[in-house]
Amino acid sequence: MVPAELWFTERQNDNLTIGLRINKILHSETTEFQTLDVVETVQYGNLLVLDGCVMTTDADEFVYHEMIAHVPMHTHPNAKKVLVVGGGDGGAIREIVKHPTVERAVLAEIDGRVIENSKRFFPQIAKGLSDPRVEVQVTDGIRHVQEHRGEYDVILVDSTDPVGPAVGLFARDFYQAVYDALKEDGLFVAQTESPFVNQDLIQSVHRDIRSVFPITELYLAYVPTYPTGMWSFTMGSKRYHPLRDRQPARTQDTRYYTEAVHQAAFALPRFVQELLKG
Ligand code: SPD
Repeated sequence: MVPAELWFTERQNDNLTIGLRINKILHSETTEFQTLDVVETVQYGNLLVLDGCVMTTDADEFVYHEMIAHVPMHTHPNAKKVLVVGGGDGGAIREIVKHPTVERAVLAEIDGRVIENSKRFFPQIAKGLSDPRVEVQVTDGIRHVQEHRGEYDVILVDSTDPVGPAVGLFARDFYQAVYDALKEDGLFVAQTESPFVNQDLIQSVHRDIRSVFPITELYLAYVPTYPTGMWSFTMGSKRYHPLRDRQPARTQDTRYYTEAVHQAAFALPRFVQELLKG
């Protein structure tokens, strides 16, 4: 008998899917906020899926987590207090605590089950959560930001896609609250989806962040398991510019991030530049 093939398919829109062959389903549940699945893939190791969308895999998580964390952390000259909104798998926190300037890193994740399952199935990603400087709060990140004014040097918005619990993280009111939660020279970065398939979203997010922050810059990285692979992040900053104020690398413990990659990530293809003019 021919063994059956099991596949995970993310339906990215009506016309596009990504598929990964899987060895087995490790875990499935419906949390208070979303469906949560962990599967073992043949190509990329364990895969975390929320509401049917790829969140992270063992094999390519380093690209996303290093780029969402080290670009802002190497733009701010002395980030001591850092907040991650979302990011319950712990990958962004793992990268943040590589910076010796950090005294306190707060994780505000709405869904405690993401944290628990990441510790169980992705120990290499979640390991930063046990750093003594880290405080894990299972809470609504929007409320946390609204309730902490002028406190943070750097804020990362490591959200899911703009559906379900993350919708409010892609709104102008939220960016204003992030601005207010930052110190006078603070800066933030949000994951902002793919320039190939999320063009309207990128335009509106860029416009909204630009209307709040004096410095707004988009940069790119290449994440094989995300829709189209080309992924964007947008920085809003009160004072420091990610290219003019870039700091020398503070850690060699990276696989994607280097000083040259930091610089190059802001070199945008013409179609992305055009997008941002809109
Ligand atoms: N479509 C994928 C978007 C996922 C962005 N967040 C991933 C969380 C990893 N820490």
